[in-house]
Amino acid sequence: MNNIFGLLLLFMTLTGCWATNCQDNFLAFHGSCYLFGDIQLSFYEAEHYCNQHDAHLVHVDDSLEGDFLKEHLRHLKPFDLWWMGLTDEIAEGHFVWTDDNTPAQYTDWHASQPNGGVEDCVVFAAYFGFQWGDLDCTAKENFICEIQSGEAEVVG
Ligand SMILES: [Ca+2]
Ligand SMILES: [Ca+2]
Repeated sequence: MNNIFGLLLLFMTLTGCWATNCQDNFLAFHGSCYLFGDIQLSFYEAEHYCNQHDAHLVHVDDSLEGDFLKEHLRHLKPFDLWWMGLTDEIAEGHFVWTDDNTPAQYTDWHASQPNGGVEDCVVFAAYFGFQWGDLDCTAKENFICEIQSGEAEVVG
């Protein structure tokens, strides 16, 4: 089932089924553009890096978007950690997105997470099958930027 989903995503990406016009190095999916940052930055450095590209750290809206990202990470870099734009640094246990300051509706935590303490920022973790885990915000990790639908130029 996962393989079929992956192939379908690959097909739709290659054929430009979602005709979003993205900048160079950004990948289009369902009206958003994604940059997979293959350098290691802290959470806030990564958010700043995304901001400089008119983006934010990725805001995962639903399982469709989450599954697309997980599938892509499995093929791209099966061993790493990737920041998303979710943090509870302001109020412990209250996770909000960096792009619009809204609390997380959809989540995909690994069963052992979040385990809190000084870990206030959220990653896709390869060792959790790319389910989510909280991590020390100062850790240097890869990251995913997103330009959301509406901000991106949609063709057709
Ligand atoms: Ca999104
Ligand atoms: Ca954790």
